[in-house]
Amino acid sequence: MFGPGQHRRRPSPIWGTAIKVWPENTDGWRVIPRSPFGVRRTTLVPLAGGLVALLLGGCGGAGSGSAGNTVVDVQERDFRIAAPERVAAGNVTLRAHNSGPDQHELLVVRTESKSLPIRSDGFTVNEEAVQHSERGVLEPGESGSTRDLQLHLAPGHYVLFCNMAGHYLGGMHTNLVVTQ
Ligand SMILES: [Cu+2]
Repeated sequence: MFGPGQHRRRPSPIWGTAIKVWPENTDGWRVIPRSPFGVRRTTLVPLAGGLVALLLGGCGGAGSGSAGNTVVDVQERDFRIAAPERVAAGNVTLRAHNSGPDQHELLVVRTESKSLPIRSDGFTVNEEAVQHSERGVLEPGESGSTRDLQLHLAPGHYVLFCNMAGHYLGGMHTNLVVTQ
């Protein structure tokens, strides 16, 4: 009836708007016309490929994101970090919520030691000394913010900490064991 790429414009005394038809043999969107009540009913219809992706992406329970990714909630506040003690190796999203009242950052270091070296200032972890084993950083985030840090973690022992002046020593660190 209509060739590929063609639109049909059909004035109607009731609907008074156009019907736009995407070629049916390609991925695309079908636009349904304005209703008789003047409310635009624009229905987006993902065709086969998109629909399958939506279905696959929609499964998974609490604690898991899309296939192969584990979401871990990390709660930060003055001066504490609460997070699960264990997570399975692989793609991990650390979802950091800052309950404030200060800004907090989040650093992830892989180390067998439970304590990290302190700088000569006496207030902060010596990041240069642990740089080679650092796996990720979220810069200081505002109170009330939620931010994601995406990592690929191998099995081992990790320390999550905040390195704003005095925060590590104040208690903002926790251990995370990544299992096979
Ligand atoms: Cu902090």
